[in-house]
Amino acid sequence: MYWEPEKECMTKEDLEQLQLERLQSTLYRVGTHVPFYRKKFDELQLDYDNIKSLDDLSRLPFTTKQDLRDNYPYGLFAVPLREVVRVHSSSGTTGLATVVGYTQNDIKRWSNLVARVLTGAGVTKDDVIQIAFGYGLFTGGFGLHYGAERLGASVIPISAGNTKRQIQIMQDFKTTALVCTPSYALIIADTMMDLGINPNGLSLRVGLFGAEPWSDAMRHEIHEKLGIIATDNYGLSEIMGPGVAGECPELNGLHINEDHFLAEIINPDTLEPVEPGEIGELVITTLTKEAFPMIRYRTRDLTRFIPEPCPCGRTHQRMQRIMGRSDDMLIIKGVNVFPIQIEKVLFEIEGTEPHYQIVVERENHSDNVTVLVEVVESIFFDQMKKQRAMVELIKARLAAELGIAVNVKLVEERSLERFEGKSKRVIDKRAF
Ligand code: DLL
Repeated sequence: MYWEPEKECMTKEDLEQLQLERLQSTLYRVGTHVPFYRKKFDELQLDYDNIKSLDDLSRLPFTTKQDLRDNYPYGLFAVPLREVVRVHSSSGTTGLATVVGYTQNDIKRWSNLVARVLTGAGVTKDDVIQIAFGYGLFTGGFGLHYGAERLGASVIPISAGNTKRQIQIMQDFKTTALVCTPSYALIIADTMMDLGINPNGLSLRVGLFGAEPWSDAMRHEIHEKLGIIATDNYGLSEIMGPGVAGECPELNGLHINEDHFLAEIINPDTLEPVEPGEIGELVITTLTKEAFPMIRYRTRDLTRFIPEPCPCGRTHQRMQRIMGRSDDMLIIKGVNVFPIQIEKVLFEIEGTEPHYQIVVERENHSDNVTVLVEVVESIFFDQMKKQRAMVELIKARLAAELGIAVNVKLVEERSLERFEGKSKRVIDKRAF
């Protein structure tokens, strides 16, 4: 099931031709309308009229989050504000927020691409979609909302939070598709269990989850607890919001909407492209954005391209699910560790709840990591002996997965903070 088969299944040749034409017009747009890019091109003595092949992409400058901050709020817009019909902003958890804008055409294309992602996940106009992403400056709520309407589905714009009400609405309105962060899906599942509601009695059949990294083990847990197909979709506000990439029914990698986004994977240290199939940082150039075009935006998200063609028939490049952000990577005793590696292990151990937190402290010039793990009541209140055995088991499994030892502390069920939007797994107490 495709939304636009003529685009999603294009031959590589046609796609590359389209991408080149769109790249050229994007370069013209930013070169003439965005002083920041004009200056960068001048510094590099780059005549964008001479970009004649996609291979020339590597000659173009990168754009970073810092560049967006330096031009806060509207400095990188390529159209006058009067043509902007919407403004969103990223959460700004690490410093000043960044601001992005959309023209009328941008909103149309955005809705269309989100409709494409929804279709890839198996959602149709017959679905009743409950959007439990926050509506507001965050792109998740409005992005999915417009896409779902474009698809023709029935949209319930409930927004995030008030979990009991989410469940009530889900029951009463016969929701078939749930849209939220994967961590919030688990909170909904746990609350259902508390209320004694059997998810099998609901109409829910599919979930579209994104906006934060999540492991396959977590996907499995959501599937088990809610009895639904759990699909992954990816995007970021700087590039558009949701709708950049999404899974197809194969559930094996996310197709990047390559007719609108040119993706590269680079080594974040050398800034050179990695070998095909190797892990690195995803870099995206927008090809059709009017208000806020981005040239080689460094996402900080780590993934790899999946070189093999996808059995679903879509020709757009697949990327593996995001492992995490390079900013979230912990370096413990010289070893690189991602929170989702820890998550994967915890999900496999019986008696642990799917809620955890990673606390990093610096002691004697070395990072000290403690994983706080919620455990079911029966273990928490059990004899010390059983608790100790549990700690040892988790430590051993984590050591086997990560290759280094970390501390483990069991905490009472429901004692860790819950998040209705993006979850915060790492508490970094290191002083930099
Ligand atoms: O999270 C856009 C979005 C909304 C995507 C709803 C999907 C669904 P930002 O708030 O700007 O935008 O955060 C973007 O979130 O760079 C990734 O680090 C992370 N992220 C987004 N989707 C995924 C995903 C939205 N499927 C940042 N898997 C990105 C892993 C994701 N990480």
